[in-house]
Amino acid sequence: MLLSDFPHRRKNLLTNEWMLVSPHRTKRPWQGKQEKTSLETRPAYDPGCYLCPGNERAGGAHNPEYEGTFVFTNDFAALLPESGPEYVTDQPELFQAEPEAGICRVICFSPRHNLSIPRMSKGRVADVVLTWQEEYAELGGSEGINHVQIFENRGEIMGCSNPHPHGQIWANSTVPDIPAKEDSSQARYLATKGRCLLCDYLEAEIAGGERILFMNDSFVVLVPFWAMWPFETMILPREHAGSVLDLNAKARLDLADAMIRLGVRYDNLFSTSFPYSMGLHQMPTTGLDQEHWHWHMHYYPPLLRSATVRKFMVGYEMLATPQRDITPEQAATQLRDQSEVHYLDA
Ligand code: H2U
Ligand code: ZN
Repeated sequence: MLLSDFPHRRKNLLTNEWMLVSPHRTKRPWQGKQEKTSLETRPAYDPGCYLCPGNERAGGAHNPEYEGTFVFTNDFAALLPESGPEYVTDQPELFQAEPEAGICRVICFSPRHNLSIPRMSKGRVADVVLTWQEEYAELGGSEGINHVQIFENRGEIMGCSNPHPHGQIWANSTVPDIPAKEDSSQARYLATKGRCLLCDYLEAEIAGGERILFMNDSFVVLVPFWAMWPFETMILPREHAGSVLDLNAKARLDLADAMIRLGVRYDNLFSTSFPYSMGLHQMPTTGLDQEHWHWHMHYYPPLLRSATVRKFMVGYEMLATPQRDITPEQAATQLRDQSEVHYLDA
C-alpha cells in the first residue's frame, strides 16, 4: 500500500492511539490562499500589558523592570500548593475524585512586547531554555511535585490571552494522562526491545528523510509519522536524555536554533504569526530511575490552509478518532520548502 494514495490509519507510538489519514481527498494540487501579510504594529512596550516590565498585573502585583526572562506565580493558578480535603462518598467506585495540588507559573520570554521566539536572538531564546532548566529542576525537586509541564500557547485562536511573548508551567502531584501514556509506551518498548523507542524512531526517520524538516548538531525537527494536526511537528534531541537538564550551553543554543528556524518556517507558511500550542514532554519528577524517557517537544498548530482557515477537531474526531487529509509527508515538504528568513524581515 502506498500511504499517499489510500485511506489508512497510523499509530502514534507514544500514546498508543490510532489516527485516520485520507490522502485521496487532497489529490488536487496545493492552492494555498495567499493571505495579505499582517504587518506587526505592536509597540516594544505596552503600558496596558500585564506582562510588560514595571506594569501592574491583575492581582495587584507589579512586574520588576526585568531585562531577560521573568517568572512569576500565575495570579489565577489552576492548581494550588495545598491539597484540599479528601472527597468522601459512599459509592467510591462510581464517583471518583481526589484532591490535586500543584504550582502554576508564567514565564515571560522577553521584556519586549512585540517579539516572539522566531524573532528573538539565539542567545535570548537559549536564556528561555536555561529558565526552563531552572524551573524543571526547582519545581521537580519540590515536595509532592511529580510532573512539570512546560508549554506555550501562541495566538488568540489558541486561547492565548496576551501577545507578549510568554509561556506557562503547571507542576503537580500526579502524572497527567498524556505524559503517562508516553511513559508507559517508552517503558514497554525498552522492556521488550532493550532499546529506546525514540532513539530507534529517530534513526529510522533520519534514514528515510521524508518527514525531516532540518537538523543541527543536537536536534532533529520533523513531522511525526502519526501527526494529527496538519502541520504538527516535534523537536527531538539526537542524544538520549530524559529531560532538559542534560543540555549544556552549546545544546541550549542548538535548541534555540531549532525553535527559531521552525518558528520562522511556521510564520512564513501563511505569512502570519503562526498559532500553536507547544510544550515539552520530559520524564516525570518522581525521583525514580526512568532510563526509558527520551524528552522532546511537540508543536500542535491548528491552521490548515491559510492564516484564517483552521482545522477543527469535531464530528468524527470528537466521537471516534482524529483524521487528516494532507499527509504528514506533504506537510513536511511544505515546511521544508519555506525560507528561513522571516517574512517580516524579507
Ligand atoms: P495564556 O498563556 O493562555 O495567555 O495565559 C496567560 C496566563 O497569565 C493565564 O494563565 C495569567 C493567566 O491566569 N495571568 C496572570 O497570572 N496575571 C495577570 O495579571 C493576568 C494573566
Ligand atoms: Zn507586554
